[in-house]
Amino acid sequence: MTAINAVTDLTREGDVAVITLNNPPVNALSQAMREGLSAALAQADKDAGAKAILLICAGRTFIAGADISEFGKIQGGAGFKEAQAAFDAVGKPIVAAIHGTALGGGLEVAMCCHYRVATASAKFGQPEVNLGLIPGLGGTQRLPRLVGVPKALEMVATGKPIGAPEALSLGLIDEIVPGDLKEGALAFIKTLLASGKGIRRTRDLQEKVTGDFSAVFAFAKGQNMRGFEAPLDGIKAVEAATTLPFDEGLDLELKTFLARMASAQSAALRHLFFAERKATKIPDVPDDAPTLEIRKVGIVGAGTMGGGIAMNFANAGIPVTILEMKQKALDHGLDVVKKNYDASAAKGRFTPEDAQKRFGLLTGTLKMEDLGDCDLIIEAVFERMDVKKDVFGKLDKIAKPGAILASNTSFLDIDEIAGATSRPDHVLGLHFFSPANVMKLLEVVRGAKTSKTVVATAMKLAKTIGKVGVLVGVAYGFVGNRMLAARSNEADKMVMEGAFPWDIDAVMVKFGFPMGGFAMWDLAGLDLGWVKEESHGETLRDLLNEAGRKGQKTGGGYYDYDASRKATPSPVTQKLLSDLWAKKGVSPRKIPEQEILERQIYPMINEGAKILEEGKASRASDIDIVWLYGYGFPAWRGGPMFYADSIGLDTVLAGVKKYGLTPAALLEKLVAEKKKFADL
Ligand code: 3H9
Repeated sequence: MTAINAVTDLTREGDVAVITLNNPPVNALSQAMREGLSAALAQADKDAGAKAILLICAGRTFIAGADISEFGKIQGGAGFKEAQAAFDAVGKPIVAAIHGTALGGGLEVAMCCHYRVATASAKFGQPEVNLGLIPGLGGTQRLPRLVGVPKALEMVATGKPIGAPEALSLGLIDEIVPGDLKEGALAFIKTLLASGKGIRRTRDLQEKVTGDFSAVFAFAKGQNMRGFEAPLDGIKAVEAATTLPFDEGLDLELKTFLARMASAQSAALRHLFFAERKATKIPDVPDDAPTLEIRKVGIVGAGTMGGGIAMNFANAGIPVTILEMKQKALDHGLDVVKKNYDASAAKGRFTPEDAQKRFGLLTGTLKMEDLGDCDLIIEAVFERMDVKKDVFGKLDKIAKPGAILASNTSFLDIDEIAGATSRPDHVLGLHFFSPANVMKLLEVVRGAKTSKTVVATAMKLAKTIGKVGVLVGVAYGFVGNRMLAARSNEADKMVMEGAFPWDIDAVMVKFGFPMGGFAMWDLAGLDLGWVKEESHGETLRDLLNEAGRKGQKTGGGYYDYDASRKATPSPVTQKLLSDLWAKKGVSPRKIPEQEILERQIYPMINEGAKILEEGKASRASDIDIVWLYGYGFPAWRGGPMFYADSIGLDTVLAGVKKYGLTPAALLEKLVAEKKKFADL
């Protein structure tokens, strides 16, 4: 065996030269890998005893892409063209053997090979778009030559991977190897050599990129990219595969890739990639901390939230018992869940049998004692402290020793709730976001006494049920809702200065949010947390609630809604607000878009800084993840704290002061020290 470099080995097995790449954890295609690979190819080519070359990876996966941590550091695409040229210079068949994921640069390397075999579970994709990039190692030119233009466009523009059976049917791979990958690949090579087929460079395959694709490209370009720049650039590069000679297509691709790598959007999306992974790491809880087994879950409350939460566990194969007070409410809750599953099955997300199996994991009960054997019980009842404390006191008595008790409260003090039990070390908040079976965020709220084992268990559990868990501290509204409240307060102030709710929402949508704050209220219900007895008709929300306009569920709130739930500015709201202005002596002024934007984003950032200052989030990037997955903050802006860094904290501080908010001490400190949130 020859070690070409630290990550590349070259061996010979019979008449096959075997190149093995080994760069744990995911064999990212670093500069060292590109260099090692090029050198190994040249050496194997010279080896007269080798009739073919096998490229295979050690560890858990084939190459999962370029090494993202190198981006922004490497200049000018160093080694990208050379790596491809190294493949083209080889005069004997090269076969890639793929397991795990061949993503981005990984799939591109595989496509530089002449043939590809894979395990049945392997996945293939060009996910660069998720990082604000396009493929840079020939993906946009080789993929359409193998799978055809429409599929290549889809893969490059959406980043969604495909499985081995589909890859085989499209011609991306040549064989699925049922048993040992290396043995299967060597057998494939034996047959290949015997057939005399020899070299088959992807660059020479022309059949799938000829014809008139103008309608396909026009359609692809017309898709709504929601502010993301990379998909269109990817589409244009795939188009070049059909109009330019191969090498010119490669040049265009590399030029675009490098421009995208230098773009603000890519920097933001790369930040989020690492932020999401960092969020799983808790400063004082080691990665290998012991965790508790969660084999059965209990849920208190079969309302919208309880039902949605239950679905997460059933989807992960964990049985759930749902408790309600009245049979009617229980039946209704379970019926909603059943309908959700049936709707998903109808959309083809899973088979009807699978839907039935998942629903079958849910059991309803009216007796709290039935939750006695659960490892975790999540309370999702009415948002009032006295109610929560009562429930927790009772749960504590029936739950088995060692069971975790969690509250899905959005705002309330977990420590106070934990105080109602004899096991505060086993109490925490698990704050799901509505709709709970869809939204990816889970705020894991650590109480003063929550044990490290319980924290580690919750973080692991988040992953098991497909959520992104972010650890937060006890504070009114935790991280997400606390910042949202700061934004909503300012929005309400602007409404009382002359802005209509839809004026403010429009600015948020233009910024990149899927919907504005007022539309969000309509979705959640304007009566959420609104107390009739305390309403004095002093705010627009009071007036709307008093008029029975409680949001989408009543057909109208801030907006009017048609049967398909399409929102339009409401003349009723307009009238209520105009009357309120008159009553309060307000001379409404038109607030400029820029002012609306600043008064919506700066309060959030300022509140985020206070949260950091108080240690209620471990790092600024955790806050970005909360806003990405909980509230639809535009990913290509990197989250509120990254965005703040990108526009300059001095600008934010000046804005905070200008609009009369109290600046966070941390914000002032960072500005004085000329630092960013990223430096913390
Ligand atoms: C590209 O290829 C451009 C090319 O076209 C042109 C140039 C050649 N780089 O996610 P996990 C780390 S763009 C560096 O927890 P999983 C990750 O940070 C790239 N590091 O595991 C983590 O580190 P840590 C296109 C990477 O099993 C550890 O590996 N490719 C990279 O849940 C484990 O990761 C992509 O976009 C990387 N490329 O999921 C694929 N990938 O332990 C990106 C991972 O210190 N990667 N790490 O926190 C993924 O989608 C998932 O990581 C994968 C594994 C599915 C592979």
